[in-house]
Amino acid sequence: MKTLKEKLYDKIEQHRPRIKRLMKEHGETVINEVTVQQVIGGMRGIKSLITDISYLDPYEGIRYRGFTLPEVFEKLPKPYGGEMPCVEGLFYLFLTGEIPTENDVADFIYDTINRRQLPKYVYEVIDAFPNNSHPMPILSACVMAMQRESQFNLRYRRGMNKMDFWDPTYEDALNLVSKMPIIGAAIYNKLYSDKGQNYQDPTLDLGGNFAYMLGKDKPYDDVARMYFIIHADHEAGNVSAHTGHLIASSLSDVYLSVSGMINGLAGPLHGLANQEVLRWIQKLREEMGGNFPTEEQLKKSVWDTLNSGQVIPGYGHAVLRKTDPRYTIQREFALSHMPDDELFKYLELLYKVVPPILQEQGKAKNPWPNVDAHSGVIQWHYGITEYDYYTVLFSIGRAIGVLSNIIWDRALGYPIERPKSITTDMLEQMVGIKKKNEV
Ligand code: HAX
Repeated sequence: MKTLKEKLYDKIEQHRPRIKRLMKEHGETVINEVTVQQVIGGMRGIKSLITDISYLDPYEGIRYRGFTLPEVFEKLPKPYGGEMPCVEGLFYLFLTGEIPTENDVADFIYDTINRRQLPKYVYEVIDAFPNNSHPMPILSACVMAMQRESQFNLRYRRGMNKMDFWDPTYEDALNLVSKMPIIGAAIYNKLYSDKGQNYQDPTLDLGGNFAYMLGKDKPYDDVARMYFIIHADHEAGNVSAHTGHLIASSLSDVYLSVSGMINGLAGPLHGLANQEVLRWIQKLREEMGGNFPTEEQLKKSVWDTLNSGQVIPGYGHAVLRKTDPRYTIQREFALSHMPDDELFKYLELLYKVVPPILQEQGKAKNPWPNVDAHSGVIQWHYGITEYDYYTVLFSIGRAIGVLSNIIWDRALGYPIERPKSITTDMLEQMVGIKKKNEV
């Protein structure tokens, strides 16, 4: 039986001629036009990135390697007694495009267990941060600190054939995917636990071991698996995925790239939105004085938020135009595991109330909830009540997609990214507002 790495190499060899042919025979073919609105508006919708790991359809949501999220959850092998699939199986799917067997996943987990140990200096980096620090910069700093471990750098310095770049990148990526949950758990235990650091359980998969290190009982292991899987990838143009790819395109190693990815994810319009949602719902609850709101009361609160110039956190999306399937998967989990949770009931009522209000207001292109609308409430239910931490969980998941992409970027020899910028004067001249050379 072939190892994951051998299988990946076969796939790489099969894929390389496709990119070569596209470049050679169709390099000058136009596939896109660019409007002024797109140039000023954050490059929305410009088809200028390539990835085979995932694709986001505005109405269907994300597909991982062609599989919808419900298919991914149904088909990937699950650990013994688990309801959610092993995260390792997702990484295998991302890299090869194939659903692994139970044996494939078991072998892969075996390969990652030895990679989970953190160097001692990573704990020292965590300890060096003041206790009231946000966990995202700590996570970013820990990943950066490990840059000295990069096998890619070592081999690059010694001189390496371009065709082999993917190989040490694969080793670095596996090391980092294995270590990220351990760093995440160590940060949690340092900032929020009075029991100190926990040991690992090497008999468990990534999600199970993470729950164990956090000292959480079942079904939190399934919550962790679900959470890491739904956050793993959302095609290439979102801030975290694009940042990771962009940095790696200069041949910076995966540690530098993933640290940048984490920093992009830490913005309130991106990964930090999940903590904003919970903060907002808790505030609503306080305003209700402990009584569960009526539909009318909740409508008024939503309008008050909008009228004060704020966004409704967890709603809207730059690409999606329907309810995010990542929201739906969490909702189904909550319906079966925590239907009576008060905050979940808030979510259910908001799901009814917010979309018509956003439609009536007429600004948001997508009035439906996104992934972040739900995730904090589930974490809260299982005792992870420190909002700031939620984006760390998101980062552990997102790293799986970003690292898979970087391995493939190296394998296919994608070049350094360098789009062209122009000045406002030039843009005005291009559309005829100003004459050429007029300033
Ligand atoms: N509440 C109120 N107004 C909203 C809104 C919301 N949830 N979503 C969009 N709008 C407004 C925008 O602010 C914008 O207003 P202006 O014209 O006054 O600037 C207008 O509607 C058009 O925006 P859009 O084109 O629909 O949305 P964008 O692509 O510009 O932005 C965002 C997408 C996700 C950033 C946006 O919907 C938003 O701010 N949502 C709330 C924050 C959030 O949930 N973020 C998480 C998104 C998922 C994610 O990436 N997670 O990591």
